[in-house]
Amino acid sequence: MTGTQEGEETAVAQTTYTVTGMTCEHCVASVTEELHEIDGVAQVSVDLATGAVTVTSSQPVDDEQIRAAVQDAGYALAAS
Ligand SMILES: [Cu+2]
Repeated sequence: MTGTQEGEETAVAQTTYTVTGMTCEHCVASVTEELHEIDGVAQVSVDLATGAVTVTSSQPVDDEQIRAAVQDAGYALAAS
């Protein structure tokens, strides 16, 4: 699940965040689902082992929106 990027949609922004608290594929699915609900988010890629979440979007997405979505899913964004 690491490192593949096959975005066909127009991606203008790609940012990697670190999410803490994910322990299994269910957590990954929850976070992915919440992040996809943000306007403009085209692709979400999660590396469970490191907590790295890469968000590709067709428009810039505010960090606070990402933080809120991650919290809605029940996890936290690591301070970076
Ligand atoms: Cu889980």
